[in-house]
Amino acid sequence: MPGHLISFEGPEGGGKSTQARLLAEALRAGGAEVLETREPGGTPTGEIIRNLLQNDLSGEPLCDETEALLFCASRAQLCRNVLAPALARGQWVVLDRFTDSTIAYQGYGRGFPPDTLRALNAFATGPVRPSLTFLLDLPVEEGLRRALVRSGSRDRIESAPLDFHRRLRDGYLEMAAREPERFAVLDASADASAVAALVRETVAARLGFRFS
Ligand code: Z5A
Repeated sequence: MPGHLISFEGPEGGGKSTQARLLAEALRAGGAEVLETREPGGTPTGEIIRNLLQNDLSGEPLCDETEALLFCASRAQLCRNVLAPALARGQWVVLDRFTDSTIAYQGYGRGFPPDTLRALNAFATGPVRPSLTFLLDLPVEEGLRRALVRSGSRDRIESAPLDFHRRLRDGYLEMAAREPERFAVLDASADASAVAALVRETVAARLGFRFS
């Protein structure tokens, strides 16, 4: 596909939304057509699924299998209706979480076999793949603290035990070590503007974009 998909990943509070927004602004300032979106969500159906996933809406606890399938359902809707057409038009897509979140949270976190989750991801995404993935890494306690300061309360997944969050952080680091050509691991405990500068340098070096 002629466009580029850049995803931001990592444990809670790493600054994914902040960095995705800053990168999208910088790409636009450099003349790129940019689509900025997020998972779960990014489509009307996906936003309903997001609400279902984050706030026990039905009053019935979601089983872990349902949770995994709902993340992939939101992804399928986003890939087919939004990402694939944007990439085919040659746009830059900046995405706050994608397939690696499923391997980290539902795989390393909940304990589902990674191969099952990879097959679900492939079913959901079709040919859509990230050109570059930023892993914004930071200690779990610091990330949860930041997320709590931002929202004032913890949602369903943020409330999972600390050990769950530690496993998924380790999982992300393992995934990044396995695919160094796609991942760039950044220390997210640094100041947001310093992280943003590293993001721009990496996009320039790996994808050849000239920032103004
Ligand atoms: N999930 C899953 O389980 N499986 C999947 O397949 C997918 C997702 C796709 C989505 O929640 C949840 O779904 C998520 C994973 C799971 N788990 N939870 N909970 P979300 O979209 O609502 O939230 P999130 O993706 O987890 O975002 P976040 O971690 O809460 O935040 P963030 O985007 O990384 O950070 P931020 O909002 O940019 O910043 C957080 C606060 O820190 C904010 O006050 C900033 O001003 C501050 N901040 C940002 N950068 C810095 C720096 N550098 N220094 C100091 N302070 C900073």
